[in-house]
Amino acid sequence: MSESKDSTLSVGLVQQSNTGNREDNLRKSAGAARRCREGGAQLIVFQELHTGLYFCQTEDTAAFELAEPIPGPSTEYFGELAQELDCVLVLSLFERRAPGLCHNTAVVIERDGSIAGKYRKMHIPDDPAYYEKFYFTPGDLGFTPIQTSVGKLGVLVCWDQWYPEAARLMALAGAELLIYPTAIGYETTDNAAEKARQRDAWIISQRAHAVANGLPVISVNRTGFEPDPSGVTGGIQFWGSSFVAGPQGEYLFQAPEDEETHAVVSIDRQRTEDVRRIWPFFRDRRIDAYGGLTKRYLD
Ligand code: PUT
Repeated sequence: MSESKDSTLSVGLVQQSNTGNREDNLRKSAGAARRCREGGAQLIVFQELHTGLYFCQTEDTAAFELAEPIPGPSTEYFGELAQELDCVLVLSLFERRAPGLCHNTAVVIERDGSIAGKYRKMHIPDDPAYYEKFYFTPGDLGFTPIQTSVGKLGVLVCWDQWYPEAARLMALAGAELLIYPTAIGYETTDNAAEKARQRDAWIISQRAHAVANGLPVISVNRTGFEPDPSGVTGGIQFWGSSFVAGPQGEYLFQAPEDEETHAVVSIDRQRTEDVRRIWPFFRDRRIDAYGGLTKRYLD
């Protein structure tokens, strides 16, 4: 997978709370990334839309001002950081592609600061306080892993995490890791049982992708409270809980819900091969009987 024969990959996760001050957010991300690198990280993953607030809580035409071209200011900033750290970075940005055409785009930056590849979020939510369809055109790059010096990365974004099809297609295309930058949390009206149920479902769904595809999953979520600027809802308490799961869904790392944190987690890449030999789910796929998956409904 990598240039080295060592099967270990050290992955850094940066879980942070954001403000509307882009410079502060960038400084905070860079500081945590530097600490991850000091801890040996070869690959560092940031949360969804990590340069700012989660602006999709409301439909506001002014928020399109936050969109940026790729390459653009953020890829330049993080490109320099990647070079300084000699480390691969996974970014999540609000991409301005053309007037009236924006995407929610993950960008992988190579160690030399160049752009290794992009993934444009394919599944776009539109549930209360997550009005992403207003801002983002669904991706047009398919489920294509991005080749880097630390391996072939299956980068997906947030809402994609509920779709086993996306995880499977990435895995079939040779992704060695699944990576989900994410922004998800509780609504203030949720009671304790609802909160626990939703967060558990979010974790279960992604750990299941690890199990079904026999590969590690890295999920990085934001933390902290962000008010709804429209005042319609009580805002979102992002639930953090970033984690890394191994190829049998086993936890390798779990972050707290309500604290900013960074961590370096060691992944044994050889386990993917080992696990797929004893749990050969790819061998037993019945592709002759899966045609219905590409139909909207089955009668
Ligand atoms: N980032 C989108 C999350 C949607 C949660 N309902």
